[in-house]
Amino acid sequence: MYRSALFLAAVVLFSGITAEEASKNVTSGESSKSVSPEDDGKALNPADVLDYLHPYPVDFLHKSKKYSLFCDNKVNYITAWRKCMDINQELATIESAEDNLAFLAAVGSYTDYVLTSGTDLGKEGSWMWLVNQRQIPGWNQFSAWDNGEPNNQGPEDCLVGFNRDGVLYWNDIPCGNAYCYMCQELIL
Ligand SMILES: [Ca+2]
Ligand SMILES: [Ca+2]
Repeated sequence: MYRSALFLAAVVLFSGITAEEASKNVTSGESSKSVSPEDDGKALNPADVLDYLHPYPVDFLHKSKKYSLFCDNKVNYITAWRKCMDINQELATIESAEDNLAFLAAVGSYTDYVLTSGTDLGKEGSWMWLVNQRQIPGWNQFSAWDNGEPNNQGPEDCLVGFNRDGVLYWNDIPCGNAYCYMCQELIL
């Protein structure tokens, strides 16, 4: 008798956990569903549309990207953006774990900050890659912020990558500060 009651309690407990897990899954599934304007009455975010049109880290017509580190002259964010354009490249984006590793490889043994095109200059806390308008995190939810970052101390509206112990982390820094910068070339 005692054993069957224990068994029943175990079944109830188990099914209770299962139901809770199931309801969690349903909730997260609903929250991750893309929201159409009809759903909540809000205007569609253009960045969401771009994410839909270009769902991959390397733009649709390109097979890969090549990062190049520029450290001869340390410059601020806007100058870095222009300097990459001057050589028909663009200030870097890091849109996947693969990109993050490739960026780290291009950084090499350099450990100070390296500018990317990531910014929340347009709207505090709303991060995007300047060169393609895609959100951070984007289609695959990838980001590599260091612990406690972005913290907007300053304020800080520009995204740098840096090598710490062989891992590439991100930080937000003041856009007027001068750093090395990373350009990227999209390859057909
Ligand atoms: Ca900021
Ligand atoms: Ca910061």
